[in-house]
Formats: sequence, C-alpha cells, structure tokens
Amino acid sequence: MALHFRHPPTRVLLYLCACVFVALAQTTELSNATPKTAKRKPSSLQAYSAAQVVAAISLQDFGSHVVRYGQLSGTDSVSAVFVQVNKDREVTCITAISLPDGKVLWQRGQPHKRNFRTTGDIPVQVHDWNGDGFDDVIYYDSRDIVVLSGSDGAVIGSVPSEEPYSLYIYPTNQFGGPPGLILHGRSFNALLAPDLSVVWRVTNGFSHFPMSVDVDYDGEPELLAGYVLLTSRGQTIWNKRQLGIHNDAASYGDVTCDGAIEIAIATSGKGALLSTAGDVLWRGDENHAQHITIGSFSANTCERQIATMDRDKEISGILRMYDARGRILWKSSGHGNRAMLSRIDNWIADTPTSLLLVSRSFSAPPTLYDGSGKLVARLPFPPALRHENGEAKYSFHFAQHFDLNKDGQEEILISNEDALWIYTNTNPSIGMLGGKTSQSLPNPRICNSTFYTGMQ
Ligand SMILES: [Ca+2]
Ligand SMILES: [Ca+2]
Ligand SMILES: [Ca+2]
Ligand SMILES: [Ca+2]
Repeated sequence: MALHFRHPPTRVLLYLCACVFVALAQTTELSNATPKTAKRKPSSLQAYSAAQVVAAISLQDFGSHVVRYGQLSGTDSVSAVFVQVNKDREVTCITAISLPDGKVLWQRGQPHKRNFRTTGDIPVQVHDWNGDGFDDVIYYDSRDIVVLSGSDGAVIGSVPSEEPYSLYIYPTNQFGGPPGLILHGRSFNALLAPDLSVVWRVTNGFSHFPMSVDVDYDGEPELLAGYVLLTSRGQTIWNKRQLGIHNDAASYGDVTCDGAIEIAIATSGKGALLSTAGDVLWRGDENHAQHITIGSFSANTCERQIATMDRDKEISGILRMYDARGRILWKSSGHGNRAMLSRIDNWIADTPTSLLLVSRSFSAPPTLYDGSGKLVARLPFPPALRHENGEAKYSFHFAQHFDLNKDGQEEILISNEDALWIYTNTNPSIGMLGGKTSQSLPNPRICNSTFYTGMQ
C-alpha cells in the first residue's frame, strides 16, 4: 500500500502553518533579492516544477545536522533518524520519527539543543542489518559498533571496535546475500561480516567516504576507498594517491557511452575522470573540487556529463558542468563556500535528464538547476533569523531526496537543527520518453548517507 501524505497532528499544526506562512512570505521577499540566475528566462523544465511544502516538522530539542532515512516500521512507512553528537563526535542521542507526521517513535540518550552540530561525517547508517524487513540503525558509540532495532531502538548486536570516520553498507556477495559493513577510518578500512566479525583490514590515506563499483563486471563490486581501489577481499588493484590531497567525493558511470564505466573523483584540487584501469582521462579546472557527480544532464547525447562543486577561496561554491571529454559546458557564479551538490533524477517524473540540487548556500534557499544551468526551482525554505548587513542568511541545512510516497516523483527533504521541511513537486508528469528508475526506499544512496555527496 502506498504511503499517502496525511494532515499533520495537532502538535505540529501550528508550527506547520507558521513555516508555510514564512516560506510563502520569503518566496516574495526572495524575489526582490534574487541572484542573477533567477532573472533568466524560464527554462522548459521550470514550467514542470511547482515546489510545495508537504510538512514542516519541529525537531524540538533533538534536531541535528546528522539525519538518516529508512523504513524502520516496515516497508510501507518512512522514518527519519536524527543523531546528536558532542564536540568529541560522540553520539549523545538518537531519535527516530515517522514521516510525514513527525511522531517520535523512539529515542535513546538525552536530547539537547547544543548537540546539533557536526562538521564531518558521523559513523551511522540505517539499513535492515538482521534481514527482518525493518531497517535498523548501525552506529559507533565511542567503544562499539552497535546495531539498534529500527522498530524500537533496542540493541540487537554490538562488537568492540576501533573508531571509524564513517560507515558504509557494502553490497558484496561474499556473505551469500547480506551486505558487509565497511569501517571507513581516517587511516584504515575494514570489512565486517554480517555477524560484525572483522574479515579484513587495510591501512590507507584519509578520504571522506568510500564507494563501491564493479570495475570488471563480474557482479562483485570492488571498493574505492580514498585513492585505493580494493577487491572485495581487501587486495589493492591500484592506488592513485598522486591525484591530490584526498578523495572528497566520487561518482561512476559510463560517461563516454561505450559500455565501459568511468570513475570521477573530487580531489580537493582539480576534479578527475579515470578509467576503471586507473588511467587519468582528464582533469578539471577546480581549485578545490569538493563534490562531483556523473549524470545524464543532456537529452541530446547518450554520453553523460560531470558536474562539480568548487570550494575556491575567492569565489567559492562554483558549479561547473563538463562534457565527456572534459570540456567545460558552463560554470556558475559562487554559491558560497559550504554549498553542496546532489544529482536528482526524479523531481520531475518521466524526464530523461537529471537535475542539480544545490543546497547549504548561505545566501539562497536550496535550488534546482537543469543540465544547462538554468533555474528550475527555488524551494521555499525560510532563512534563519540571522542577519548580517541586513541580508537574509540561511542556516546550515542539509538536503536529501527520494520518493517518499512511492508515486514515481522524488520528494526533497531539507533539515536544519530546528525543523525538517518536506517538499514535493505538485506539477503533473512532463510525459517525455526515457523516464528514470524510481528512487523510493530502500535504495543504496540513502542507506549510505554522507556529507560528501558524489555518488549521492
Ligand atoms: Ca532489521
Ligand atoms: Ca567486480
Ligand atoms: Ca565509458
Ligand atoms: Ca513522491
């Protein structure tokens, strides 16, 4: 049975009304102070986007920069899990709420508003670890890797562990079905079996988040951990540490439309496109490539394009789009030095091309662009009440997207420490050929959430 949006319960109704009012009010306000991109002619896709707030959920005292999504109560419902941490990155509180009504399902630890902030990944993911049909919460609690039952938050497994920087659900076939768990540390990677025993451990340099990709097409995904490509048994295939400071984000796909996969890496320097053999095909123009994503951003070619987010110190947050050969198709003005990038495929259903979602800009709300850089939508997200020099400022916020109600279109979920906003596109399907795969849960992007979006 499909999940349908319901009227929110009374306790959040006033908050919802206030937020929608603020959102609508800010839409008007923003139109007076919009950056240059908003003055462009409407793109054809803009006509098919009508962002509407479905819910605005108060996070009370349990809000956090760290949020994960999953089906904690079974396959017909979606929940959000907020993870608070202290200044030492120790998890202090985990709160699960149902969506879109915001009801608290369970909570472990003591919530406190001061523990909303983090500046890096936190080792926590949501996945059905014990295979009972309910997603579970897997995290590091400063001593152990712990698995909590998603349905009630009870501990269903734990094992002492060294500290990982992030966790990665690794879809290896070596356990006969269930995935493994990668402990992605600052200087090591380790594979844990479904019983949480260590299968292998290797040392390597720091990177933000690993990525699995089947480079030899045998059905078993290899693991890109930093600049090291590993077999699923932990053996090194190649090491490309000469690419730069570290692997900030990675993405893969058949960019050149020849049936062979390429790998794109943001390197804290110039972006790079590699063959699966590790050959560098081209480098980009970035000063500090932070995010990178391969997508089908043009309907005119079967080749794919590559978008990057550059943390240049002077004009930070520049978006660039490259063709398969590494030629720049366009670049944007700066979105700010904390801006994040994600590819979204199904905001407009049945469109053959992907869109870019730019979020965490301090000077503009989360914004969608098409593959030519034209504005598609600005989400009605209210600025925080923080002003400098009279300008509207946006709080730290984080964007995620998937098909929440299984209708073929993705919803966009934006959270800051105070609230979670859910947006949907109320326009009907564009009806073009070549619609893409639905992004409802479960999906590998959502069960491997990270700040450092690329494959995300
Ligand atoms: Ca489970
Ligand atoms: Ca393989
Ligand atoms: Ca290719
Ligand atoms: Ca939907």
